[in-house]
Amino acid sequence: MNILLLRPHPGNDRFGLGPFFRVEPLGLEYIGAALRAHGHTVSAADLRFRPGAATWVRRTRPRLVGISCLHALEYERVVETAREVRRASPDAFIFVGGHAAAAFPAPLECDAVDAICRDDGEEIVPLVAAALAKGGRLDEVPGLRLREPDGWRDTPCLDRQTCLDLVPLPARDLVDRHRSGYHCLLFKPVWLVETARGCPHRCSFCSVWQLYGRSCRERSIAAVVEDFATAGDSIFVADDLFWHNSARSLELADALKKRGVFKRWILVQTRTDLICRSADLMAAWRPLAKDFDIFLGLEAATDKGLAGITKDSGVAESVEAVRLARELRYGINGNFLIDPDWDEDDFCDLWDFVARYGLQRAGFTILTPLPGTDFFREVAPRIARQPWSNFDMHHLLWEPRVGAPRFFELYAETWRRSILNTSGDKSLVDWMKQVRPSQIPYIARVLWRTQRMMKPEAYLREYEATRPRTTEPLVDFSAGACCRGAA
Ligand code: B12
Repeated sequence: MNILLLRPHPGNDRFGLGPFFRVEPLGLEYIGAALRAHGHTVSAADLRFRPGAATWVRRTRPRLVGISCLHALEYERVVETAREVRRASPDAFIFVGGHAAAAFPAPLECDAVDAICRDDGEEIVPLVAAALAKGGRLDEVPGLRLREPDGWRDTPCLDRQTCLDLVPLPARDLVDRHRSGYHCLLFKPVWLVETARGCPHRCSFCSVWQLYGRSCRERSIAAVVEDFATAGDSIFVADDLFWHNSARSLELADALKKRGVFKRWILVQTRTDLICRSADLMAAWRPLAKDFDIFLGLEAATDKGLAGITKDSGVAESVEAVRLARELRYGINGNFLIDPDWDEDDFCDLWDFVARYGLQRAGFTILTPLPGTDFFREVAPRIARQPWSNFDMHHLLWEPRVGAPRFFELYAETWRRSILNTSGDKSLVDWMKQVRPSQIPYIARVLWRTQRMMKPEAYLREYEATRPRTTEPLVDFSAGACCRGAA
């Protein structure tokens, strides 16, 4: 069967660090590999590059079109993409999947979509293809939310979580033509690699553990080593919580060294408390790359703030993790959450913390109830209907305690304290010195766009343009459930 997999353009990324990160659609590459193993002919298109969906549909004449929806902020764009596909090919079966689709499918339930995947795709997409090929019944395929004549309904869940070794390596060739367009921070091109999936912790703002029921799955050491060895020089590790299983992580570091893997740059995401108890592990991994960055969810500058989001670790761990990582020559990037309910003192506490511990490489996002979390279920009935693209963690979804104009002054001031402020500690010239001459236009463009985040009037204009025009609530909770996690 001809199958087309699409990664839509996420739409509005005028705010946030979107411009600094554009990575390959790894989930689609794994699904592509699974489909090929079943004998299908697969094409994949990353719609952040030309041409658009309709051209791809005409070119590949697919019977099945899979569209990925990773982030809640993409719901509208995914639906638009599905409509474009429907117009170009009225008979194709249109199937949407990915984190946001599985965690909260309701916004995708429309005529342009035939089914939504409520779980990982490696097993389910080949089952859908097989059912379509045989003219069989889709209601016997597990893990779906299916559009039927009388409405949307769920098929039974998969009886177990998909083993990550089912598909050992992604079909990277599907999008390799865009490789030079994939980048992170100063590194270009970049490869996205997954060694494990899931997280056992329970931070209230995160939808990952809730979708996967706090489980953690790992790929085999052999598969990960092969993937690292055959990927390029700059690696973004997609794992939700790197170094979680210390014995396996040590084994992996040893196996990579034995294979002679050494990269220009690696970025991983992990927790502060894990770093505090993993000095040996960190020392074992550090020689694997010239530059090795860690993305830390720092989240708050006070224990009270961390407790409020169920971080289950304290500020002492944040400080110690940063110290330890720096001692081992890791670069520290991080993120803090800004609560719309903050007053001026809360902003001052954060600024002091950032200055005291030299955390100017951190980013700052607005605490956002992401669909798929209990936090969302709790507050969504009180949030007015507005574009899903506002769920990018840089928009206010409701009126903040200090009022929107003052909030944005304080928020922009917070960003001004980061290294992204080219009028601050790190000038445009300092940035340029860090990159090859050929990268100067790219980095200049990205930094130019990012300066918007230091301008309160830019946020206010955006707020006025996108804020709710109605008091109608955002969602109807009678629709949409997910297979795992909170269930
Ligand atoms: C890599 C990543 C990014 C990359 C972009 C990825 C891309 N390709 O474009 C970057 C760094 C840019 C990014 C940015 C952001 N991200 Co992000 N990101 C991730 C991360 C860590 C990994 C995704 C991944 O590649 N996993 C590995 C692959 C193999 O798995 P997968 O994509 O899940 O694919 C599988 C299934 O989902 C499914 N599937 C996927 N596609 C399809 C399609 C079909 C048809 C089917 C059937 C199935 C299917 O099958 C695949 C194989 O099993 C996830 C965490 C997560 N666990 O999902 C967060 C995550 C998706 N991001 C999140 C968030 C919040 C953001 C930001 C808003 C953060 C911020 N601070 O600004 C921004 C938004 C940027 C923007 N404006 O677009 C949240 C989304 C929550 C939500 N409900 O919306 C997540 C879940 C993280 C979290 N802890 O909460 N992100």
